[in-house]
Amino acid sequence: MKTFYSEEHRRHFPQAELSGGQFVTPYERPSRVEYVLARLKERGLTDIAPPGAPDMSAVRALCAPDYLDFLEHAWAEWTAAGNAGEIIAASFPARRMQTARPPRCIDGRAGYYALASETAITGGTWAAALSSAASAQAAQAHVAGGARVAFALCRPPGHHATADMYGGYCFLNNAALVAEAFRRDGADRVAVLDIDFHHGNGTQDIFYRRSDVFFASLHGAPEDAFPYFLGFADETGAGEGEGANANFPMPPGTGYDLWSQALDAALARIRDFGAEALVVSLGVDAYKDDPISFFRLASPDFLDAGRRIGRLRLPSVFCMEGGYAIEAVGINAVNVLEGFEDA
Ligand code: OKP
Ligand code: ZN
Repeated sequence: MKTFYSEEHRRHFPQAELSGGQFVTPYERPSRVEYVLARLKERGLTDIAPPGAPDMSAVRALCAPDYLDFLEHAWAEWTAAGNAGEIIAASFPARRMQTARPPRCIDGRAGYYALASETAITGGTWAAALSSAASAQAAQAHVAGGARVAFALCRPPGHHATADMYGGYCFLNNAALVAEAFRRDGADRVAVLDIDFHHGNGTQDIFYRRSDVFFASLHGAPEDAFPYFLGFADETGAGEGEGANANFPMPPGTGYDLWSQALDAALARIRDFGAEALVVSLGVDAYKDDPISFFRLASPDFLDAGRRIGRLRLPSVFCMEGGYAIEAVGINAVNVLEGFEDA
């Protein structure tokens, strides 16, 4: 299995994450990918290449133009406005406020385009987000070119990002870019399977009204877990997309018994849907020792999950998402990949 990875991710390394009323070192930090790289090498998966430049036309096709303009210029505007720290949104268009009028000033715009305040933007964030998208695009191109599978070692992650919002450590939705690229390259039906602990609200939102891309997500129930406001089981798609969205929210303490049943149910839905290509949002924060999550998967469970996914026998792209028990992130992510290849 080939891995696509860009060192540009290092340009996104905020000092601050607002967590528990304090600023902490962000959970989503550059060293996460170092552990994945180390594990890939340890397991002999040494075919690792940098992606080319991002396909900007595909990024522009996915996202709102004003949102991309914000991401590209936010840092320059923020510093020009005399701000000394990182960009952290603090004011949001909440219930009964207007969402059709992006403010002019940068702190207002940050809140307008953010879905949460834990995610800071810095001078290198845009470049890093683009490099992450480029890895996803390169992995898809590799599979479209005939490989059965590829791994996009994306950082920052993407599944919380919508076409016009960032947050949950995400800026550009890498998995959605891959799904759209599979469609463009001729797959009539594509499935996105999101096994990150957190609900992939961004991916769901992007495809919610579409019948050509099926989205399934296994995650901590929104009553108890970020992103709190989406990911309920009764979200089944809308309009043309009715029936093409499947959420599997699960309670605190969920272990592999329940989780693997949900996985099998999601895989059955993907099979029934008739997907011709698969995108996996590969977060490994369902791990028992993850510091911000509440499932109880053990490392061998990820190997088994990879095997089950592999039995779909679909051309597949894995996009790295979350996982914050840093030293286990490599083992768990690569276990999924090795299970997949085993199947
Ligand atoms: C991103 B991904 C920690 C709260 C964390 C944001 C979580 C983002 C997860 N005190 N809230 O899906 O792994
Ligand atoms: Zn997550």
